[in-house]
Amino acid sequence: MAVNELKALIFDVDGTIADTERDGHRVAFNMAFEESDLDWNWSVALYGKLLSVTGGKERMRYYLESFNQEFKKPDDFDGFIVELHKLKTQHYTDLMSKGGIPLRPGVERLLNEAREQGLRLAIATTTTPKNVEVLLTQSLGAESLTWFDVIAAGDIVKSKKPASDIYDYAIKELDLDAGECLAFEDSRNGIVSSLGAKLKTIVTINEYTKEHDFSGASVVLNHLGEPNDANTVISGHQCVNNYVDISCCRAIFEG
Ligand code: XBP
Ligand code: MG
Repeated sequence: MAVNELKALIFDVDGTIADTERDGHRVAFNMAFEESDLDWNWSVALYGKLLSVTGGKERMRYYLESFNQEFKKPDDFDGFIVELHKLKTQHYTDLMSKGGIPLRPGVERLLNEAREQGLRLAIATTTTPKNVEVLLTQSLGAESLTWFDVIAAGDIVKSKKPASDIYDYAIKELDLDAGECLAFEDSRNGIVSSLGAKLKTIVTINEYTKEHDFSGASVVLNHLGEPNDANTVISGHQCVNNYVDISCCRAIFEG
């Protein structure tokens, strides 16, 4: 059977490209709550539970439904959530533009290698587009936005992860088949989404996601690794070099 050629890498952002949840998104939510005179405060532990729902607006609704039922909702509740989320995005982009959070090990190297070897790049994330822009600009320079043929983000699709919609959208915009792309994820919701789009997926775990069920992943790693910072394979394919490079991506893709 002919094996498809690997043509594109599709990256999740939060937790995968950078560890943005605990010290980025969570902090920005709390700043927005304080500025809005709400007594809500999302601790590191509570935020871990709230991460089971993707999307900031959806996460705030989930918090009220499951952890703060006493809160008296305003008449225009939808508008209230939208405004609160705008404030959160403002705080998040301010925090990130100060260079708060670095890329995870191996991400910049792998993006550069992919470009050098003619692979195409895309993003498929639940987060707001502005958040992706500021992270990429701050860490890789404004020009890096042009490295990605597709930046699929936020409300561009109706159903967020774990629905496969955002990956389906990215693949369609790339004008490729799922069988020509490899996805990078960090969470259960993320891999349910990428696998739902029929993508082979490399998982790099983080503190919030290390206990998640990653069945279906091609490989689960602690991080992508660097030549001087070997990664640990938790399950799946062992890269020869102890870090993920493009030949390792091809081996995983073909495996
Ligand atoms: C990321 C998210 C996002 C961010 C918040 O999930 O769930 O919702 O936490 O972003 P994934 P917004 O990494 O699986 O895409 O507040 O901009 O929605
Ligand atoms: Mg993620």
